Amino acid sequence: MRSYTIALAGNPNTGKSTLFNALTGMHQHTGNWAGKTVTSAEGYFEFQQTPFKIVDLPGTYSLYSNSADEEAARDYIIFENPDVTIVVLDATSLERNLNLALQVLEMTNRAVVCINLMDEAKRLGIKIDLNKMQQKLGVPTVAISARSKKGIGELLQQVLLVASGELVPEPITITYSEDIEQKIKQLEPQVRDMFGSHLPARWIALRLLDNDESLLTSIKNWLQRGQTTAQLEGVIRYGETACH
Ligand SMILES: Nc1nc2c(ncn2[C@@H]2O[C@H](COP(=O)(O)OP(=O)(O)OP(=O)(O)O)[C@@H](O)[C@H]2O)c(=O)[nH]1
Ligand SMILES: [Mg+2]
Repeated sequence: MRSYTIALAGNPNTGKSTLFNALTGMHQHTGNWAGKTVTSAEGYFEFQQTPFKIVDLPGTYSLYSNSADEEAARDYIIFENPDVTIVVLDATSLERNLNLALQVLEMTNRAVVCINLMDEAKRLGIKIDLNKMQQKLGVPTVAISARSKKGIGELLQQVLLVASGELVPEPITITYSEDIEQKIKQLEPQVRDMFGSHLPARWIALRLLDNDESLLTSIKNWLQRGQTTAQLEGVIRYGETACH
C-alpha cells in the first residue's frame, strides 16, 4: 500500500510537537521554549487506512542559512522531498508566522497551512478569515487546536488530498523587483536544465542570487549522494552479471 511522508515546519513554539504527539501517540518534548525541538523526530500513524510517516522539524523563523536548525529544516524540505509539508502557524501571531509560510510555499506546492492555537486566538478575540487566507495563499488552510485535538481530522483530510495528488495546490508566487525578476528569468531555466523537477528551480535561482553558500554545499552533498547510489547500482549490476 502507498504510504506518505509529511513534514511539520513552522516557527518555534507554534505547537508542532504537540500536533506530532497527538498524531503519533508519541511523547516528543513540548513546552514554552524549554520544550524546543532540536533534532527532527520521526513517527508513524494511519489515516483512512493510509500509512503516514511524519517528521517534526525544528522550529525556525526562516529557511535561509542562519543556523543549523534552518539548514536542517530547509534541507529536509528540498532534498527529502516530503509528500506534504504542513506549515504550523500560531493563530495569535499570524503576521510574523506568515513569513515562514511564504518561504515554504516558494519551495513546494505540496503544502497545507495549519493555523494552530485557535483556542487561544478565540480567548483573545482574534478572528481569522480562513477562506480569504486559503484563497490568497493558494493552498489548503485549516484551523486547529492541537492541545485539545480539535480540527485534526479536517487537517488530515486535506493532507491526504495533497499527498495523493487529488488536489494540486497552486501557491501564491511572490513577485520581486524588476531587476531581480529579470535575473531569475535568466537563471531559472539553467537551474531547471540541471535538476529537472527534482529541485524547485525558481527558489534555487533566488537563493543563488542571494549567494547562499550553505545551500550550494548542501546541493553538492546531495549530488554526491546521488552519484554514490548510481555507483552502487553499477556495482550491484556488475555483481549480478559476474555471477551468471
Ligand atoms: N492553548 C494552546 N496551547 C497549545 C496548543 N498547541 C500547543 N500549545 C502549547 O504551545 C507550547 C509550544 O508547543 P510545542 O508543541 O512544544 O511547540 P513546537 O512548535 O514544537 O516548538 P519548537 O520545538 O520550539 O519549534 C506548549 O506549551 C504547548 O502546550 C493549542 O492548540 N492551544
Ligand atoms: Mg517542538
